[in-house]
Amino acid sequence: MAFNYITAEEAAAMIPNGATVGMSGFTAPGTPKAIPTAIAHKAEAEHAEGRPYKINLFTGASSSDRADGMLSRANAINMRAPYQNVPDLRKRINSHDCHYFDRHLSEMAQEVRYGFYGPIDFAIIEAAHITPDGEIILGTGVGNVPTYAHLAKHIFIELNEALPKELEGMHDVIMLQDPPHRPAININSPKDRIGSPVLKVDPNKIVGIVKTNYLDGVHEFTAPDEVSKKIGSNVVRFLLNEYKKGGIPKEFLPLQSGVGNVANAVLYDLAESPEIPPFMMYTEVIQDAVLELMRKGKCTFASTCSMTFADSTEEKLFADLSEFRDKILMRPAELSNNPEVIRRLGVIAMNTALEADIFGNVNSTHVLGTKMMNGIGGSGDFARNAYISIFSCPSITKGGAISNIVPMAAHVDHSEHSVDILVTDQGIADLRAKDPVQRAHEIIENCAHPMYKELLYDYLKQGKGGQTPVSLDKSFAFHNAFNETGDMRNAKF
Ligand code: 0RQ
Repeated sequence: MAFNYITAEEAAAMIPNGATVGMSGFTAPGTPKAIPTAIAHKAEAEHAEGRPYKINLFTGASSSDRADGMLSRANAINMRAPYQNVPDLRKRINSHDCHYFDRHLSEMAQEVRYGFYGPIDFAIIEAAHITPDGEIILGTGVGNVPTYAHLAKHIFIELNEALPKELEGMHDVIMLQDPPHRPAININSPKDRIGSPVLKVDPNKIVGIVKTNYLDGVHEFTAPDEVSKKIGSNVVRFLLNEYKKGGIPKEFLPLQSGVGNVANAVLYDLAESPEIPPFMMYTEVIQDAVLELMRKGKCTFASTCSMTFADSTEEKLFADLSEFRDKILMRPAELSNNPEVIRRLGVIAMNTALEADIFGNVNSTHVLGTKMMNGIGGSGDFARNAYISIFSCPSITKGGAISNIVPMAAHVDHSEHSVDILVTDQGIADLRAKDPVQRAHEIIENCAHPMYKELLYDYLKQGKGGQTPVSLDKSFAFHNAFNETGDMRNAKF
């Protein structure tokens, strides 16, 4: 079939106010780059004429400044799911200009298929290549694109000439069957493939192809600071001890790690730990550090939803993919984050907290209980189903005005039941097989900053009995002290 090549502006002109758009990608990789920006410009023009214009935007995870950033500055997003991490969108969400539904990433596709979010009008798909009968080689991130492409009434393709066709074979594309007709997912090792290397779409739904030529725009990570390095080395110390005492099988287990400096620090430290054998990853995002680990033979395979590499790394990788083509597999989010598979493989999950309380509940999303930061992302998919679930955070933030260990988490994303190990720059708290009071002592002693230990013990002493001795009238004394005085150290018990 001969396709219609159009401009991004022509594509945006076809997307009306109120449309629901599903985009490919997971983090910046795989996210369309030209049409979202053109939609933002269209919204600005419409608003200048006094006309309403907003779209509902669904992705696989966060996107990029070209999408979420441009669209939120233009106030062009009505409803957004399942995850974001862009400062300008954060502002729109916290001021209710944008209705954000923060969802476990593994669940989004199935819920869209069941109609929980209404119909999908348009899918915008970034492609490295497309054949006349609609077979697409995807880019560096997959997300929920099989579902959006299947359900959308109309499809736009962004054919990105910066993406090499040699990406073919690095994807495992499938749309799972829905309950009650879903068979067991036949992944018994991160290497097992169950889908197709290409995404097949109905060519009759493709209304236009926009040519682009952009890398994904991911910035290079800064070198980890001292606190991140300490957290990283504590996580590795835990893994090493656990491995030596037989808590982790001798073959080791697949790792999941979140994004950011701590995740990078952990991976670099693992590379330097000769006692830890080569391992695989079953994760949602891989960063630059994973390529280093692969070069050293430390990471032998990674199943992921996206390759979130800095542009400079991406450029080198695209110049010669041969070293990594058989070591990385990119899958849709409902598979990369699938609870059934995570539990079967025994994934060790490593995620980040904003704050944790002394009983082991973790807040990953809401600053001081109210302001949305990013969202739960895939952390819940992995933490709840992990073989061992590790959460880490600094012991203090903002020069000590905030303790990341608090009497009670002001919002709970991961309850005490999904948190096995808590790590800060101060040390490691092993919460397994401990009752709430034992956990409180373990966390205060090993994870709280010395400047907050006494206050936390004071709080614990206030408890009025019961298995979990919370003191309801004092639970948020740290948060109240910060809101009233700018410093949690002013909490009184
Ligand atoms: O503020 O930006 O003003 O300096 O929050 O804090 O320590 O830089 O944390 O960037 O590693 O993000 C949990 C948000 C951590 C992230 C979270 C302030 C702090 C700073 C950021 P500034 P850090 P990170 C994989 C899995 C959920 C999703 C997930 C996240 C800013 O890891 O979104 O895990 N996780 N997905 O000063 C008030 C506190 C604070 C605080 C930190 N207790 N109170 N402010 N800050 N702690 C990825 C995907 O799912 C795709």
